[in-house]
Amino acid sequence: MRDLSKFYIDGQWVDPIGTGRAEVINPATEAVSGSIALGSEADVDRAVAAARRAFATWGESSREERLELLLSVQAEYARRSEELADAVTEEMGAPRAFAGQLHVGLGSWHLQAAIELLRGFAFEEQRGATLLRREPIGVCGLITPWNWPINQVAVKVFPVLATGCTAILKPAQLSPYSAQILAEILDAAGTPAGVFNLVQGKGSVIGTALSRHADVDMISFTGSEEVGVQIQRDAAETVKRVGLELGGKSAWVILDDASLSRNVGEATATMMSNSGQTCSAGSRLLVPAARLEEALAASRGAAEAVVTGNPAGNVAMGPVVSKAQFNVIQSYIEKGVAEGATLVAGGPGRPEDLEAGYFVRPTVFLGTNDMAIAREEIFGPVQTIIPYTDIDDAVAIANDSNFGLSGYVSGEDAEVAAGIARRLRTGSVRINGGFDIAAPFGGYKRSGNGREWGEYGFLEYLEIKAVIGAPSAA
Ligand code: TAP
Repeated sequence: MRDLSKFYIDGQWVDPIGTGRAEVINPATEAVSGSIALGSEADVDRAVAAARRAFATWGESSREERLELLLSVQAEYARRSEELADAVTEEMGAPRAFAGQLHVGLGSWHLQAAIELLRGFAFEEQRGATLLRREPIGVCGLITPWNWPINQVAVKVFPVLATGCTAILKPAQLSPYSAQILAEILDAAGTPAGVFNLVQGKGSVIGTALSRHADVDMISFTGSEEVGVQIQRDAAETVKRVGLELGGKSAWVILDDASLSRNVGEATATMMSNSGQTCSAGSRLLVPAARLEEALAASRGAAEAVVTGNPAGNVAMGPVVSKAQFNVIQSYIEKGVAEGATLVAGGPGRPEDLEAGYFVRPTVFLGTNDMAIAREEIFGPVQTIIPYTDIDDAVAIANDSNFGLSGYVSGEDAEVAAGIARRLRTGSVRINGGFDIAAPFGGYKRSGNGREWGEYGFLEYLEIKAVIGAPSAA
């Protein structure tokens, strides 16, 4: 049983001022796995004051000091990586091997990327008569979700440290354990007091207090559209910068020259990983109409091959994060049936062999782009196959969405794939499984604003100052 009863503020583990507690449920067993203290507005005030004090010196720190800290964090992170993976499995149900390889792996890759970038990053640059300075924005409120609990914290905290900002992290109540270990890692690595602070608690209390706080310069948020809109409202009065990474309904376009068994199979299997709880998931699978039957068979085969069960074991898919999330996903599956979509694989209810836990059957529909299952983010292992007639049709369907986070194209002809990628109104497009830890990540339209990861992730936390007429350094 884990008991998280302290917050990390000003370099100390302190007793909360808020008196509430919340239980944490293991989604694979539905049993209580521990509990956390819930903070209050007064806890936020204390953490913001610490971050503000620390910014006075950390904001002036040298590249070398920040590099030294990140390298020290890297050593501690490696030392605690098994515990981090255990925590992720316990709090949000990711299969243990997957949690180690990808959840913990992504955190370490982002850390390595931040270290490499910081070594050569141009914080100052002469442009004609102007000296362009990139200066840390200040005190940042970081509000994160539970779906990739380490990744979402890593893409905010490591750039914050690298750019000389200070932060207060408010992780999701559903995934408090990995955030606690990350705070312990930062503490053990020698992070100066107040540079990083952790306050656990309810989004409606801690998140709201951070968003409205006059002494917070920026909020970086990842999560639902609804909360993103609320944060912008709350932040408006203090004119702070708000970075939003919201949802998606990304299209995965399979070209007509593709091997359907391989590419459709991969698209469906990828959709089911992390129980479909990935903002950039390819939840709309666009296949050539002329090869529909072949595509349906390939997708069905891949969905039925997904071994679902106890995440401690050798499975491809664990439960979804919570009972509320389970119910939302079930209602979408029922809605899909009611809307007239054809079930290709899976369907309502829990897999037959599982008696407890928030397990969902890997589900694939054949549907149309106007159905709710094709328009709204389900955030579960549910994919909708939509046939297209030609490339223009595929691009039109892919772009017919309120979201614009990611896109995928699979096929033999790289030129055709790149041509489609150029036409998609999304923040990124992955061709044939391409992946780059340094590529910017973020969305068009209602998928948010700003970009995380790599160089663009640093720029989120930097102000630009023009010093005109200064003597050139060169
Ligand atoms: P959200 O409610 O958006 O939660 C994300 C974070 O925001 C959590 O830390 C949450 O705290 C906090 N929060 C909640 N209300 C807030 C407020 N008024 N002001 C500031 N912060 C606030 O996500 P959810 O409820 O966990 O999931 C709901 C849906 O959001 C999902 O079904 C999915 O569609 C979408 N979602 C998207 C993403 C990504 S990566 N795009 C990630 C997660 C969820 P609490 O812990 O108290 O809730």
